[in-house]
Amino acid sequence: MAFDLPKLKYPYDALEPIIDEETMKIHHTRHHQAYINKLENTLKNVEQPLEDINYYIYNWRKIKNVKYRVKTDIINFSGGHFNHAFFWNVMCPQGKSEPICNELTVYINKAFGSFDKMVETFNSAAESLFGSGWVWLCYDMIDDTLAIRKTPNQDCIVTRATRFVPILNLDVWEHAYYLKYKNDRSTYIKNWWKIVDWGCVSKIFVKLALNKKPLRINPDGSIEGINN
Ligand code: MN3
Repeated sequence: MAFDLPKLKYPYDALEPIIDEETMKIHHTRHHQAYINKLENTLKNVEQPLEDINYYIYNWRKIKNVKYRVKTDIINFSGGHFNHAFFWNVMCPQGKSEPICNELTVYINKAFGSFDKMVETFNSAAESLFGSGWVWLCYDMIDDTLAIRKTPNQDCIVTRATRFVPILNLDVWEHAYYLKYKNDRSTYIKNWWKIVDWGCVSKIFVKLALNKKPLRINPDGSIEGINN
């Protein structure tokens, strides 16, 4: 039973000055790795565990004959692995992003009024998230619209509701920003938009969301069906 820590598609210092090299290094090699290690340990309690992170994200309800605590650990640690693998994909060095695609702009305008209003709504969700967690821009497959949601701890949005295809997520745990921003979560959130990879987000939206395909992470950490 082994999950690999995905390789980043950019060096640790590539997101400077928005996210500093030390934060990226610790976040990737210690925090993300720790979730993988804990997931592997937890899966020792499961009969015939699978080496597919997507299985635990989407099918945790089907896991049989384990204690409630083990199920909770699986949700926490598989979320920790999946959420971070996704997060590394949706960022790129400042100024290197492809422009956002027209299809996504149309949906953003329809759901939020404008791109700026979407950012404003996302930021207020991120700032008001109590404790640690994630903020998500998602496609809602049932209502055919975009939505912003927050999840506590390492909960993955699709573990809570499979109607959503996440197209962008933001880590608002203190470990994601504390070395540089200290307690100033608000500035971290505002600056972070400068390193969003809209090329990748647009591909996820067009290739997966609009085709109602779930977001799945490949064993190497890339997104299934998306070539970055
Ligand atoms: Mn994190």
